[in-house]
Amino acid sequence: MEKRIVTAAITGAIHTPSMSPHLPITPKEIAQEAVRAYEAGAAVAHIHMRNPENGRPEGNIDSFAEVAAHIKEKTDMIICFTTGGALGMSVEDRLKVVPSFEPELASCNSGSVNFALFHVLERMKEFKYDWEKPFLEMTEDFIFPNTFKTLKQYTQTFKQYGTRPELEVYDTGMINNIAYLISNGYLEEPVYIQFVMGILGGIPATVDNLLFLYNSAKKTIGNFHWSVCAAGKHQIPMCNMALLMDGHVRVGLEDSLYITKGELATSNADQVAKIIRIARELGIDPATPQEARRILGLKGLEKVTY
Ligand code: KMH
Ligand code: ZN
Repeated sequence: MEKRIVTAAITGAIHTPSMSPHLPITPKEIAQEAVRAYEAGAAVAHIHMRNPENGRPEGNIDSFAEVAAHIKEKTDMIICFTTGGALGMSVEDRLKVVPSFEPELASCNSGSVNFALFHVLERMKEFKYDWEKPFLEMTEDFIFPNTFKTLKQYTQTFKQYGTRPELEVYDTGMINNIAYLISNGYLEEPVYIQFVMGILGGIPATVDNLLFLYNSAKKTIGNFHWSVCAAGKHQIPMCNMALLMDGHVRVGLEDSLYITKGELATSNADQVAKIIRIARELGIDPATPQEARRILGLKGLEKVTY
């Protein structure tokens, strides 16, 4: 059986600083968290940036450069740059990481979706920064835009720079979008899909739904690589399910701030170590970054520009 790729999604653009004191904010914290995740066994770091002063998600290219250089200096990890960026960033700005760094891998969101975070406000009483409440509130009326025009532009740019798309799928229809892009020459097979489950606006994180996504993709696309990530309390259960189904897994504070019920994770590395413990109990070994490159057919660290 092939080894499994463990991705750590280090900080994301969803959670806000008031939700956990352990959420990495500055470029230094984000880079150090990636290195810790690597030491715990992660092969891939999925990275977003935040404003170092107040933790607001943003897409500062200098911050990306600082983080990428630090990770490359300390590890041979694969960096999966976000092109989802931060809520409200323009489609053009979100894509800039690809020409700027010519990475091996970057996220490529496979369709538009209501990306809702406003419901978590019910559980929040205090806010560390003024931007947090309006940021979460505005998602009641927010569509995360990834139209066909955008998908064509993104996949062509990825091709131009030799960057493999990690195709985020938030709901079943997006599998159809990917099939269209394959049959029209925008994507090369086998594609790499990240099933993102449990976002309000997307498909709920259930066992039945993961089987349904997988079987739908099998029927529509055929041969593909895949991984799963799931929001909040669904993170570890869905990753368990993926391990049993021969899939890869993504953990990290982007998706869940917890290590177990009611207990915050103090580091991305806690979640990486946990899923690797479970994998090993099942007789499954984590892939090294080099093994992950081979599995996904990546161009190699020597061909990036960071
Ligand atoms: N920024 C979020 C709306 C990605 O990294 O490409 C979606 C996201 C996906 O985080
Ligand atoms: Zn992301």
